[in-house]
Amino acid sequence: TILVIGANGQIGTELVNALRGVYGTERVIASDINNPTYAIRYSGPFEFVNVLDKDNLHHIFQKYQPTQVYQLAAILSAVGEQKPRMAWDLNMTGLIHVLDFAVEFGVKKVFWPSSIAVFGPHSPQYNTPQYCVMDPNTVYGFSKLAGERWCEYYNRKHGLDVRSLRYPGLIGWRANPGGGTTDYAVHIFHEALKNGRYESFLSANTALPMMYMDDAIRATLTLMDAPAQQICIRSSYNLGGISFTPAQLADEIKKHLPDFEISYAGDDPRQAIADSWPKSIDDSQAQTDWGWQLEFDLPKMTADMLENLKTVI
Ligand code: VAH
Repeated sequence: TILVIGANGQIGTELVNALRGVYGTERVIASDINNPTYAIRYSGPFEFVNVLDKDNLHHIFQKYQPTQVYQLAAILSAVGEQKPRMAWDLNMTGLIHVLDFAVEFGVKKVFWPSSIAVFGPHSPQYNTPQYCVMDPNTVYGFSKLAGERWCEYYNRKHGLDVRSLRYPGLIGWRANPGGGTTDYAVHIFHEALKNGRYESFLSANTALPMMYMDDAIRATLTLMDAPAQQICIRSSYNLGGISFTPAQLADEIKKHLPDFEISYAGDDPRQAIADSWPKSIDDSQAQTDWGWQLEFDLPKMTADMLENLKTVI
């Protein structure tokens, strides 16, 4: 069986969907601390899991003896700045509990998401390399940096086959983002279709690395399916995606919705978070080690997102 922890989230919902397509519904156990979302509830087995409750977590590992575990439960960058201690505790202790039980129960492979948020103001801003100065100044960012260290440590000390990706901002239509700084790039599509306008909380020229969810899910499955000897990075792989600003995204949307209008709010706390992150990422190591190739550029993503989103809102 495959256990997905944090199944209700933006990535979790899509990963459960994708993994069930590959392994069959009954073999993929969705789990979360909250009630299953509609997308999750009606698609297969679900368990309540609190990664901070060792007894509960141990019981789930005991019951399902998972061969793969995806530990996605986390608090993201914007919410993390409002609840720093909770974000550190969940993101750090939750990961360590999962790593410990993965070793104890002989789990074959573990996946854990990192983020481009592990880079900070002194990291190179363009084509940020796999290795460089990393001074993240958000709790979320340094919890992900520390988490990468833990993953590499468990691989080296216990031989655990744990794999990770530094996701850019993710854009998808099946599930909403949960409290991040890149959430604007999803909200803009919903607002464009519903109201024909959107007020961006990031300034017009704020370039960030982004990725369409279909690419992010394919990258995750490709990474997890690659032979272990091809995986040279046991902290977390850079994943680049596409870099664009809110203004560039708005212009692309206007090609489909000519009357769409964007405005800019200004003085939002998420602006400082976005300004601390790189504008583009070098993911050549992922390309070399396990054959990563991006499929969705900005035009292709925008067309696919609008086409699918209008069928569900
Ligand atoms: C966030 N969506 O905004 C997440 C992601 C790179 C951004 O880590 O916090």
